[in-house]
Amino acid sequence: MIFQPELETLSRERLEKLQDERLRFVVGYVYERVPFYRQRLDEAGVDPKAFGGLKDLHKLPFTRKDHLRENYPFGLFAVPREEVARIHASSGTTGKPTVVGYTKKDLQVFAEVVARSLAAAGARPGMMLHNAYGYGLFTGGLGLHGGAEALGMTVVPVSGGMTERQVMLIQDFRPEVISCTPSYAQTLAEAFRKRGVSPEDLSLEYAVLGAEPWTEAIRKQVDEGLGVRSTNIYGLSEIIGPGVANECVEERQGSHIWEDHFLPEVVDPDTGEPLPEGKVGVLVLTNLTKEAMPLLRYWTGDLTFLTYEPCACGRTHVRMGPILGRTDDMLIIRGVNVYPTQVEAVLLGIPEVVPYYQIVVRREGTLDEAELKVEVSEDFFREIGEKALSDEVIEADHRLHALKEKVAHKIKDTIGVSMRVTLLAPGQAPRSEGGKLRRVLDLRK
Ligand code: ADP
Ligand code: K
Ligand code: ZN
Repeated sequence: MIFQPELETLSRERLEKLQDERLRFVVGYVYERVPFYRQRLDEAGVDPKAFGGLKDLHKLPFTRKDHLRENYPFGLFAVPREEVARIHASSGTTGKPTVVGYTKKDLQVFAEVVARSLAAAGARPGMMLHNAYGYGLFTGGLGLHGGAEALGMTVVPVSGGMTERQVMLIQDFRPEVISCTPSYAQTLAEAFRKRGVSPEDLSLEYAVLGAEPWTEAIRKQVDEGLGVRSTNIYGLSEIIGPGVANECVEERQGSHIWEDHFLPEVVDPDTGEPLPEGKVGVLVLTNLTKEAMPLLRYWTGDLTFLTYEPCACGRTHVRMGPILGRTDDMLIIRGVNVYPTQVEAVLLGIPEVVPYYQIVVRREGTLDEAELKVEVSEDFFREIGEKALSDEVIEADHRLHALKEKVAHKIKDTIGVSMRVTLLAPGQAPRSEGGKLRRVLDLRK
Protein backbone atom coordinates (compact mmCIF):
# COMPACT_ATOMS: atom_id res chain seq x y z
CA MET A 1 0.00 0.00 0.00
CA ILE A 2 1.23 3.49 -0.87
CA PHE A 3 0.09 6.10 1.68
CA GLN A 4 0.18 9.14 -0.62
CA PRO A 5 0.27 7.62 -4.12
CA GLU A 6 -0.12 10.92 -5.97
CA LEU A 7 3.06 12.25 -4.28
CA GLU A 8 5.08 9.07 -3.92
CA THR A 9 4.79 8.17 -7.61
CA LEU A 10 5.29 11.61 -9.19
CA SER A 11 7.30 11.50 -12.40
CA ARG A 12 10.91 12.66 -12.03
CA GLU A 13 10.09 15.71 -14.11
CA ARG A 14 7.19 16.79 -11.92
CA LEU A 15 9.07 15.95 -8.75
CA GLU A 16 11.97 18.16 -9.83
CA LYS A 17 9.63 20.96 -10.72
CA LEU A 18 8.10 20.78 -7.25
CA GLN A 19 11.53 20.64 -5.61
CA ASP A 20 12.70 23.59 -7.67
CA GLU A 21 9.75 25.76 -6.63
CA ARG A 22 10.07 24.76 -3.00
CA LEU A 23 13.82 25.29 -2.92
CA ARG A 24 13.50 28.82 -4.31
CA PHE A 25 10.86 29.55 -1.70
CA VAL A 26 12.79 28.17 1.27
CA VAL A 27 15.97 30.07 0.36
CA GLY A 28 14.06 33.36 0.41
CA TYR A 29 12.19 32.29 3.54
CA VAL A 30 15.29 31.65 5.65
CA TYR A 31 17.02 34.73 4.23
CA GLU A 32 14.17 36.89 5.49
CA ARG A 33 13.65 35.15 8.81
CA VAL A 34 16.91 33.70 10.14
CA PRO A 35 19.84 36.11 10.70
CA PHE A 36 22.27 33.16 10.60
CA TYR A 37 21.15 32.28 7.06
CA ARG A 38 21.10 35.89 5.89
CA GLN A 39 24.73 36.17 6.92
CA ARG A 40 25.73 32.79 5.48
CA LEU A 41 24.00 33.45 2.16
CA ASP A 42 25.48 36.93 1.93
CA GLU A 43 28.94 35.49 2.59
CA ALA A 44 28.39 32.85 -0.09
CA GLY A 45 27.28 35.57 -2.52
CA VAL A 46 23.81 34.05 -2.94
CA ASP A 47 21.11 36.62 -3.63
CA PRO A 48 17.77 34.86 -3.05
CA LYS A 49 16.16 36.98 -5.79
CA ALA A 50 18.71 35.81 -8.35
CA PHE A 51 18.89 32.23 -7.04
CA GLY A 52 18.34 29.73 -9.85
CA GLY A 53 16.66 26.90 -7.90
CA LEU A 54 17.75 23.27 -8.23
CA LYS A 55 20.55 23.98 -10.70
CA ASP A 56 22.10 26.40 -8.16
CA LEU A 57 21.78 24.05 -5.19
CA HIS A 58 25.56 23.56 -4.99
CA LYS A 59 26.02 27.31 -4.51
CA LEU A 60 24.28 27.22 -1.13
CA PRO A 61 26.52 26.96 1.94
CA PHE A 62 26.39 23.82 4.09
CA THR A 63 24.79 23.82 7.52
CA ARG A 64 26.62 21.78 10.14
CA LYS A 65 25.85 20.45 13.60
CA ASP A 66 28.15 23.09 15.12
CA HIS A 67 25.93 25.81 13.65
CA LEU A 68 23.01 24.39 15.62
CA ARG A 69 25.10 24.32 18.79
CA GLU A 70 26.32 27.89 18.23
CA ASN A 71 22.72 29.05 17.86
CA TYR A 72 21.47 27.13 20.90
CA PRO A 73 18.68 26.91 21.77
CA PHE A 74 16.31 28.69 19.36
CA GLY A 75 18.61 30.82 17.18
CA LEU A 76 17.79 28.98 13.95
CA PHE A 77 14.03 29.14 14.39
CA ALA A 78 12.30 30.87 11.50
CA VAL A 79 9.06 31.52 13.37
CA PRO A 80 8.29 33.26 16.68
CA ARG A 81 8.66 30.85 19.62
CA GLU A 82 4.90 30.99 20.24
CA GLU A 83 4.31 29.35 16.86
CA VAL A 84 6.49 26.39 17.74
CA ALA A 85 4.20 23.51 18.65
CA ARG A 86 6.88 21.08 19.80
CA ILE A 87 10.57 20.93 20.67
CA HIS A 88 12.82 17.90 20.29
CA ALA A 89 16.55 17.49 20.84
CA SER A 90 19.07 15.08 19.42
CA SER A 91 19.47 11.99 21.56
CA GLY A 92 22.29 11.68 24.04
CA THR A 93 23.40 15.26 24.10
CA THR A 94 24.75 17.13 27.11
CA GLY A 95 26.05 20.65 27.49
CA LYS A 96 24.54 22.14 24.38
CA PRO A 97 22.17 19.68 22.76
CA THR A 98 20.97 20.29 19.24
CA VAL A 99 17.48 21.61 19.63
CA VAL A 100 14.87 21.47 16.88
CA GLY A 101 11.36 22.90 16.60
CA TYR A 102 8.14 22.10 14.72
CA THR A 103 5.09 24.17 13.88
CA LYS A 104 1.69 22.48 13.78
CA LYS A 105 2.13 22.03 10.05
CA ASP A 106 5.61 20.56 10.53
CA LEU A 107 4.13 18.00 12.91
CA GLN A 108 1.56 17.13 10.29
CA VAL A 109 4.27 16.63 7.67
CA PHE A 110 6.28 14.60 10.20
CA ALA A 111 3.26 12.34 10.74
CA GLU A 112 2.71 12.02 6.97
CA VAL A 113 6.28 11.01 6.14
CA VAL A 114 6.29 8.48 8.98
CA ALA A 115 2.92 7.17 7.78
CA ARG A 116 4.44 6.78 4.30
CA SER A 117 7.37 4.98 5.89
CA LEU A 118 5.18 2.62 7.89
CA ALA A 119 3.04 1.84 4.84
CA ALA A 120 6.19 1.19 2.81
CA ALA A 121 7.30 -1.15 5.61
CA GLY A 122 4.12 -3.20 5.23
CA ALA A 123 1.88 -1.61 7.86
CA ARG A 124 -1.82 -1.04 7.09
CA PRO A 125 -4.60 0.95 8.74
CA GLY A 126 -6.08 -1.15 11.52
CA MET A 127 -2.88 -3.01 12.30
CA MET A 128 -1.32 -2.65 15.74
CA LEU A 129 2.12 -1.06 16.24
CA HIS A 130 4.27 -2.03 19.20
CA ASN A 131 6.42 1.11 19.36
CA ALA A 132 9.56 0.37 21.35
CA TYR A 133 11.44 3.54 20.38
CA GLY A 134 12.21 5.81 23.31
CA TYR A 135 9.66 8.52 24.06
CA GLY A 136 10.81 11.97 25.17
CA LEU A 137 13.09 14.56 23.61
CA PHE A 138 14.39 11.85 21.27
CA THR A 139 12.37 11.98 18.03
CA GLY A 140 12.01 8.20 17.70
CA GLY A 141 9.10 7.45 20.02
CA LEU A 142 6.79 10.37 19.31
CA GLY A 143 7.80 10.36 15.63
CA LEU A 144 6.68 6.78 15.00
CA HIS A 145 3.65 7.37 17.21
CA GLY A 146 2.33 10.30 15.19
CA GLY A 147 2.90 8.49 11.90
CA ALA A 148 1.12 5.36 13.07
CA GLU A 149 -1.89 7.40 14.16
CA ALA A 150 -1.94 9.21 10.82
CA LEU A 151 -1.93 5.86 9.03
CA GLY A 152 -4.83 4.69 11.18
CA MET A 153 -3.02 2.09 13.25
CA THR A 154 -3.54 1.14 16.88
CA VAL A 155 -0.46 2.38 18.71
CA VAL A 156 1.04 0.78 21.80
CA PRO A 157 3.49 3.39 23.17
CA VAL A 158 5.74 0.96 25.05
CA SER A 159 8.96 2.98 24.71
CA GLY A 160 12.35 1.31 25.24
CA GLY A 161 13.60 -1.09 27.93
CA MET A 162 11.97 -3.57 30.32
CA THR A 163 12.30 -6.48 27.95
CA GLU A 164 10.28 -8.87 30.16
CA ARG A 165 7.30 -6.60 29.95
CA GLN A 166 7.66 -6.11 26.20
CA VAL A 167 7.79 -9.84 25.66
CA MET A 168 4.57 -10.24 27.64
CA LEU A 169 2.76 -7.38 25.87
CA ILE A 170 3.71 -8.67 22.42
CA GLN A 171 2.26 -12.09 23.30
CA ASP A 172 -0.90 -10.67 24.91
CA PHE A 173 -1.76 -7.77 22.55
CA ARG A 174 -0.67 -9.54 19.34
CA PRO A 175 0.65 -6.54 17.32
CA GLU A 176 1.43 -7.05 13.62
CA VAL A 177 4.16 -4.39 13.49
CA ILE A 178 7.07 -3.47 15.75
CA SER A 179 9.34 -0.42 15.63
CA CYS A 180 12.64 -0.24 17.52
CA THR A 181 16.40 -0.18 16.96
CA PRO A 182 17.77 -3.23 15.12
CA SER A 183 19.85 -4.19 18.16
CA TYR A 184 16.76 -4.14 20.37
CA ALA A 185 14.91 -6.32 17.84
CA GLN A 186 17.77 -8.80 18.22
CA THR A 187 17.40 -8.64 22.01
CA LEU A 188 13.68 -9.35 21.78
CA ALA A 189 14.24 -12.22 19.34
CA GLU A 190 16.74 -13.69 21.79
CA ALA A 191 14.30 -13.24 24.70
CA PHE A 192 11.55 -15.11 22.83
CA ARG A 193 13.93 -17.89 21.87
CA LYS A 194 15.00 -18.32 25.51
CA ARG A 195 11.37 -18.65 26.53
CA GLY A 196 10.76 -21.25 23.88
CA VAL A 197 8.34 -19.01 21.96
CA SER A 198 8.82 -19.79 18.28
CA PRO A 199 8.54 -17.11 15.59
CA GLU A 200 5.45 -18.85 14.11
CA ASP A 201 3.62 -18.27 17.39
CA LEU A 202 4.31 -14.54 17.31
CA SER A 203 1.76 -12.20 15.76
CA LEU A 204 4.47 -9.90 14.35
CA GLU A 205 4.68 -9.58 10.56
CA TYR A 206 6.74 -6.43 9.99
CA ALA A 207 9.57 -4.63 11.81
CA VAL A 208 10.61 -1.03 11.18
CA LEU A 209 14.19 -0.67 12.34
CA GLY A 210 16.51 2.33 12.48
CA ALA A 211 18.36 4.99 14.49
CA GLU A 212 21.63 3.04 14.22
CA PRO A 213 23.57 1.29 11.46
CA TRP A 214 22.78 -2.37 10.76
CA THR A 215 23.58 -5.05 8.22
CA GLU A 216 21.97 -7.81 6.16
CA ALA A 217 23.30 -10.32 8.73
CA ILE A 218 21.30 -8.56 11.47
CA ARG A 219 18.28 -8.42 9.16
CA LYS A 220 18.42 -12.19 8.70
CA GLN A 221 18.61 -12.76 12.46
CA VAL A 222 15.69 -10.45 13.19
CA ASP A 223 13.54 -11.76 10.34
CA GLU A 224 14.07 -15.35 11.43
CA GLY A 225 13.97 -14.65 15.16
CA LEU A 226 10.75 -12.63 15.16
CA GLY A 227 9.16 -14.10 12.06
CA VAL A 228 8.96 -10.72 10.32
CA ARG A 229 10.02 -8.88 7.18
CA SER A 230 12.07 -5.97 8.48
CA THR A 231 12.81 -2.71 6.71
CA ASN A 232 15.12 0.20 7.37
CA ILE A 233 13.84 3.58 8.57
CA TYR A 234 16.28 6.49 8.40
CA GLY A 235 16.13 9.98 9.78
CA LEU A 236 17.66 12.58 12.02
CA SER A 237 16.19 15.15 14.34
CA GLU A 238 17.85 18.10 12.58
CA ILE A 239 15.85 17.36 9.41
CA ILE A 240 12.64 16.07 11.06
CA GLY A 241 13.34 12.78 12.89
CA PRO A 242 12.71 9.22 11.70
CA GLY A 243 10.84 9.01 8.41
CA VAL A 244 13.20 10.91 6.13
CA ALA A 245 13.46 7.61 4.24
CA ASN A 246 12.21 4.04 4.42
CA GLU A 247 12.74 0.85 2.47
CA CYS A 248 9.78 -0.64 0.65
CA VAL A 249 8.98 -4.06 2.02
CA GLU A 250 8.52 -5.49 -1.50
CA GLU A 251 12.06 -4.83 -2.71
CA ARG A 252 14.19 -3.90 0.33
CA GLN A 253 16.83 -2.52 -2.01
CA GLY A 254 17.55 0.89 -0.53
CA SER A 255 15.38 3.39 1.35
CA HIS A 256 13.12 5.80 -0.54
CA ILE A 257 13.88 9.37 0.55
CA TRP A 258 10.65 11.41 0.67
CA GLU A 259 12.02 13.87 -1.82
CA ASP A 260 9.12 16.28 -2.01
CA HIS A 261 10.09 17.31 1.56
CA PHE A 262 13.79 16.46 1.85
CA LEU A 263 16.16 17.23 -1.00
CA PRO A 264 19.14 14.82 -0.96
CA GLU A 265 22.66 15.09 -2.30
CA VAL A 266 25.75 12.96 -1.79
CA VAL A 267 28.97 14.96 -1.64
CA ASP A 268 32.68 14.26 -1.34
CA PRO A 269 33.54 14.21 2.39
CA ASP A 270 36.75 16.19 1.82
CA THR A 271 35.84 18.71 -0.86
CA GLY A 272 32.06 19.00 -0.45
CA GLU A 273 31.67 18.59 -4.23
CA PRO A 274 28.50 16.78 -5.35
CA LEU A 275 29.17 13.16 -6.35
CA PRO A 276 27.51 11.23 -9.18
CA GLU A 277 24.79 8.68 -8.55
CA GLY A 278 26.09 5.48 -6.96
CA LYS A 279 29.25 7.00 -5.46
CA VAL A 280 29.65 6.82 -1.67
CA GLY A 281 29.92 10.14 0.13
CA VAL A 282 28.27 12.26 2.80
CA LEU A 283 24.51 12.56 2.66
CA VAL A 284 23.44 16.22 2.63
CA LEU A 285 19.77 17.10 3.09
CA THR A 286 17.79 20.29 2.52
CA ASN A 287 14.37 20.87 4.08
CA LEU A 288 11.94 21.92 1.37
CA THR A 289 8.78 22.39 3.44
CA LYS A 290 9.70 22.89 7.08
CA GLU A 291 8.37 26.06 8.71
CA ALA A 292 9.88 26.23 12.20
CA MET A 293 13.47 25.38 11.38
CA PRO A 294 14.27 24.61 7.76
CA LEU A 295 17.93 23.73 7.18
CA LEU A 296 19.79 24.27 3.92
CA ARG A 297 22.26 21.57 2.84
CA TYR A 298 22.58 19.94 6.25
CA TRP A 299 25.77 17.89 6.52
CA THR A 300 24.49 14.65 8.11
CA GLY A 301 27.93 13.06 8.45
CA ASP A 302 26.34 9.79 7.30
CA LEU A 303 28.08 7.94 4.48
CA THR A 304 25.91 6.38 1.79
CA PHE A 305 25.06 6.51 -1.94
CA LEU A 306 21.95 7.30 -4.01
CA THR A 307 20.25 5.43 -6.83
CA TYR A 308 17.66 6.96 -9.16
CA GLU A 309 16.86 3.65 -10.86
CA PRO A 310 13.11 3.00 -10.93
CA CYS A 311 11.93 0.72 -8.13
CA ALA A 312 9.55 -2.15 -8.81
CA CYS A 313 7.30 -1.02 -5.93
CA GLY A 314 6.11 1.90 -8.06
CA ARG A 315 7.47 4.68 -5.86
CA THR A 316 9.56 7.12 -7.85
CA HIS A 317 11.48 8.71 -5.00
CA VAL A 318 15.26 8.22 -5.00
CA ARG A 319 16.71 5.45 -2.85
CA MET A 320 19.67 5.66 -0.48
CA GLY A 321 21.87 2.71 0.40
CA PRO A 322 22.53 1.61 3.97
CA ILE A 323 24.56 3.96 6.16
CA LEU A 324 28.12 2.69 5.76
CA GLY A 325 29.67 4.84 8.47
CA ARG A 326 30.09 8.40 9.67
CA THR A 327 32.65 11.09 8.96
CA ASP A 328 32.77 12.51 12.47
CA ASP A 329 33.56 10.90 15.82
CA MET A 330 29.94 10.41 16.82
CA LEU A 331 29.30 6.96 18.27
CA ILE A 332 25.89 5.35 18.24
CA ILE A 333 25.48 3.14 21.29
CA ARG A 334 22.13 1.34 21.50
CA GLY A 335 20.62 3.96 19.21
CA VAL A 336 21.83 6.89 21.31
CA ASN A 337 24.25 9.38 19.77
CA VAL A 338 27.35 9.88 21.89
CA TYR A 339 30.23 12.25 21.26
CA PRO A 340 33.53 11.67 23.09
CA THR A 341 33.46 15.36 24.05
CA GLN A 342 30.29 14.74 26.07
CA VAL A 343 32.11 12.09 28.09
CA GLU A 344 34.98 14.51 28.55
CA ALA A 345 32.62 17.20 29.87
CA VAL A 346 31.28 14.77 32.48
CA LEU A 347 34.81 13.77 33.57
CA LEU A 348 35.84 17.42 33.95
CA GLY A 349 33.12 17.79 36.58
CA ILE A 350 34.51 14.99 38.78
CA PRO A 351 37.59 16.10 40.79
CA GLU A 352 38.88 12.57 41.53
CA VAL A 353 39.43 11.76 37.85
CA VAL A 354 41.31 13.49 35.03
CA PRO A 355 40.05 13.66 31.44
CA TYR A 356 42.48 11.03 30.19
CA TYR A 357 40.18 8.31 29.00
CA GLN A 358 39.26 5.79 26.37
CA ILE A 359 35.85 4.51 25.32
CA VAL A 360 35.75 0.90 24.15
CA VAL A 361 32.57 -0.32 22.46
CA ARG A 362 31.93 -4.02 21.93
CA ARG A 363 28.96 -6.01 20.81
CA GLU A 364 28.18 -8.66 23.38
CA GLY A 365 25.48 -10.94 22.09
CA THR A 366 23.07 -8.53 20.47
CA LEU A 367 23.72 -5.48 22.61
CA ASP A 368 26.32 -2.74 22.46
CA GLU A 369 28.46 -2.71 25.58
CA ALA A 370 30.51 0.40 26.33
CA GLU A 371 33.47 0.53 28.67
CA LEU A 372 34.92 3.80 29.88
CA LYS A 373 38.53 3.63 31.00
CA VAL A 374 39.50 6.71 32.97
CA GLU A 375 42.48 7.79 35.03
CA VAL A 376 42.17 8.85 38.67
CA SER A 377 43.87 12.10 39.66
CA GLU A 378 47.36 12.00 41.19
CA ASP A 379 46.02 13.46 44.47
CA PHE A 380 43.34 10.85 44.75
CA PHE A 381 45.82 8.12 43.83
CA ARG A 382 48.11 9.23 46.70
CA GLU A 383 45.15 9.34 49.09
CA ILE A 384 44.29 5.72 48.44
CA GLY A 385 47.92 4.71 48.96
CA GLU A 386 48.98 4.25 45.30
CA LYS A 387 47.58 0.71 45.21
CA ALA A 388 47.57 -1.16 41.92
CA LEU A 389 44.00 -0.69 40.65
CA SER A 390 42.94 -4.28 40.09
CA ASP A 391 39.28 -5.30 40.22
CA GLU A 392 39.78 -6.87 43.66
CA VAL A 393 41.44 -3.74 45.06
CA ILE A 394 38.64 -1.54 43.71
CA GLU A 395 35.90 -3.75 45.13
CA ALA A 396 37.62 -3.87 48.53
CA ASP A 397 38.26 -0.12 48.86
CA HIS A 398 35.04 1.78 49.44
CA ARG A 399 36.50 5.06 48.10
CA LEU A 400 37.47 3.46 44.81
CA HIS A 401 34.21 1.59 44.58
CA ALA A 402 32.22 4.77 45.26
CA LEU A 403 34.19 6.70 42.65
CA LYS A 404 33.50 4.06 40.05
CA GLU A 405 29.78 4.23 40.79
CA LYS A 406 29.82 8.03 40.74
CA VAL A 407 31.39 8.17 37.28
CA ALA A 408 28.96 5.55 35.96
CA HIS A 409 25.93 7.42 37.36
CA LYS A 410 26.99 10.80 36.00
CA ILE A 411 27.57 9.32 32.56
CA LYS A 412 24.20 7.59 32.58
CA ASP A 413 22.40 10.69 33.89
CA THR A 414 23.86 13.18 31.44
CA ILE A 415 24.39 11.09 28.30
CA GLY A 416 21.71 8.46 28.72
CA VAL A 417 23.95 5.46 28.10
CA SER A 418 25.27 2.96 30.64
CA MET A 419 29.01 2.47 30.54
CA ARG A 420 31.08 0.05 32.57
CA VAL A 421 33.78 2.12 34.29
CA THR A 422 37.36 0.97 34.65
CA LEU A 423 39.64 3.11 36.83
CA LEU A 424 43.24 3.49 35.71
CA ALA A 425 46.26 4.70 37.65
CA PRO A 426 47.77 8.04 36.55
CA GLY A 427 49.54 7.72 33.21
CA GLN A 428 47.74 4.53 32.13
CA ALA A 429 45.28 5.92 29.56
CA PRO A 430 46.54 6.38 25.99
CA ARG A 431 48.24 9.72 25.28
CA SER A 432 48.51 11.49 21.95
CA GLU A 433 51.84 10.93 20.29
CA GLY A 434 51.55 14.09 18.28
CA GLY A 435 48.86 12.77 15.94
CA LYS A 436 45.15 12.38 16.49
CA LEU A 437 44.46 10.55 19.74
CA ARG A 438 42.23 7.51 19.38
CA ARG A 439 39.90 8.04 22.31
CA VAL A 440 37.40 5.62 20.88
CA LEU A 441 37.93 1.95 20.18
CA ASP A 442 34.90 0.67 18.31
CA LEU A 443 35.29 -3.10 18.18
CA ARG A 444 31.80 -3.78 16.80
CA LYS A 445 32.85 -3.88 13.14
P1 ADP B 1 17.06 9.58 15.42
O1 ADP B 1 15.91 9.97 16.23
O2 ADP B 1 16.70 9.25 14.01
O3 ADP B 1 17.98 8.57 16.02
P2 ADP B 1 19.10 11.46 15.95
O4 ADP B 1 19.16 12.85 15.48
O5 ADP B 1 19.15 11.16 17.40
O6 ADP B 1 17.83 10.92 15.29
O7 ADP B 1 20.23 10.59 15.25
C1 ADP B 1 20.39 10.66 13.85
C2 ADP B 1 21.54 9.79 13.42
O8 ADP B 1 21.26 8.42 13.72
C3 ADP B 1 21.74 9.81 11.92
O9 ADP B 1 22.51 10.93 11.50
C4 ADP B 1 22.46 8.48 11.70
O10 ADP B 1 23.84 8.60 12.00
C5 ADP B 1 21.80 7.58 12.72
N1 ADP B 1 20.73 6.81 12.07
C6 ADP B 1 19.40 7.06 12.08
N2 ADP B 1 18.73 6.12 11.36
C7 ADP B 1 19.66 5.26 10.88
C8 ADP B 1 19.61 4.08 10.06
N3 ADP B 1 18.47 3.59 9.60
N4 ADP B 1 20.78 3.48 9.75
C9 ADP B 1 21.95 3.97 10.21
N5 ADP B 1 22.06 5.05 10.99
C10 ADP B 1 20.94 5.71 11.33
K1 K C 1 20.40 7.91 16.50
ZN1 ZN D 1 10.53 0.68 -3.70
